[in-house]
Amino acid sequence: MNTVITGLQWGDEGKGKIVDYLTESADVVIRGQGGNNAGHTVIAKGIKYVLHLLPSGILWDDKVNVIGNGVVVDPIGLCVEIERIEGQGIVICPKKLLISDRAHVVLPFHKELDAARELALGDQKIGTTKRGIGPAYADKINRCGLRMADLLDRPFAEAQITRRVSEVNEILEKFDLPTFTAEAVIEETYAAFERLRPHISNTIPVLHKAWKEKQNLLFEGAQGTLLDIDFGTYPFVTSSNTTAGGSTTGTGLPPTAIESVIGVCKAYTTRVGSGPFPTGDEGLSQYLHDLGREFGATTGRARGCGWLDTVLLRFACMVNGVTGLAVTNVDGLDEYDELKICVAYDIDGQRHELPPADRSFWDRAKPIYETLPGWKKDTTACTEYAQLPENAKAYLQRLSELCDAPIAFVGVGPDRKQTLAI
Ligand code: 2SA
Ligand code: GDP
Ligand code: MG
Repeated sequence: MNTVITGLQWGDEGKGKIVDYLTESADVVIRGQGGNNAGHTVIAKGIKYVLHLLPSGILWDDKVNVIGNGVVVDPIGLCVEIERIEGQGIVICPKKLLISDRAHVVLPFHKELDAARELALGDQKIGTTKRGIGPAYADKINRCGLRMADLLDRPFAEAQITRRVSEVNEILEKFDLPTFTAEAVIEETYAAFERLRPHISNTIPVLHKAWKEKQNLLFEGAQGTLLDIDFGTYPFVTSSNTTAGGSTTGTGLPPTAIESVIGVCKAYTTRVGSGPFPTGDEGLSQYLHDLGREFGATTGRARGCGWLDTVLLRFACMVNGVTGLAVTNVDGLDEYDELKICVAYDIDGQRHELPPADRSFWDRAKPIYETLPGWKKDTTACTEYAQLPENAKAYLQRLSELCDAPIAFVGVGPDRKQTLAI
């Protein structure tokens, strides 16, 4: 089955772990959006791998991994990541990793522009990862970006970089930020590009051939639905379509190639960066941070934590067309006496079962909670769904009812083998 793995919350739902689990039966693992803002953690055979641009299938010897056209690729960041993962004993060769020649390039000044914009926004800042993602996508949409294919044509790329550097320097000077020389940008970019050159190709016919040959395709989503540029808590979002649709526009495979959509969510909610978070709860955040959990995989920032929010999940299941839920981090709630689930928001006395678009509504959204009893048992050693405590099963059942989607997987720990299939 060709499957999309998509995040249903604000990212970090445990997509990397679920992709890794499903990779065993996949032939090709494909990223279609985002960049190295993503941080996907996989723990396999006791070793922890954190992936940013590399699809999680890279950890397997016999899988093809594709970075699709919809991804923005920082060549320097990708080289650092390749070296780090190779240092962990993983082979990365052109047969295993393909990079689309249509993918846009994140250049060094995009990161500086990202920082400048955050500075200008002051207390309204987005809380970006400062990886240059927004400015790189802005250049793409503004039709002044540079693609991998353009880097293959060096005179063209040099002229394009030179033009953009002079425009960008004008902005940076206004903020008293360091400016760039075109020569330095060209030199740094090409030094990294030479390492990547053997991986760059027209990935679209490769993917279509795999599809026609009925190979199993796995689309690895990055970030989550509430960070989607269209469906998220705008403007506190990332700059790509993180939802299932982004898997087709970001890869060149059509919607008809997708056969199932696994929506990944935590048994609670987390958010890193600014923006609304109606069920955010300081007590739960403190509790999970004290356990050493919920720190950003890219920046190390502490993630805010809160109760399960099914207003968001219900919406996320709708816009992604979720066919099965993967609920991770159930073990995070093992010790709690009582668990709250947000079933709707009260906004000015009106009940809302779907999230509002109007940003001023978010400040007034009060969660309406149901309270369920905790299970007060360690779930981390469970190897089958049937072994879960009854109260854990009841909690998951209620989640599934409220989102109108069946549960397909349950996560009871970070390790590859702590995933229970139903
Ligand atoms: P950006 O950098 O422009 O994409 O930031 C815009 C918003 O998107 C959020 N965002 C993320 N949220 C959760 N996880 C992400 N990846 C890392 C991780 C984050 C980290 O896996 O832990 O290490 O801090 C991710 N990437 C982007 C971001 O917080 C902004 O709210
Ligand atoms: P992603 O961005 O969606 O791939 O998620 P991240 O890797 O950024 O964050 C998820 C975190 O939860 C990582 O530290 C994972 O190792 C961890 N994780 C995933 N599933 C589970 C689970 O079921 N239980 C526990 N305890 N940790 C999990
Ligand atoms: Mg993450």
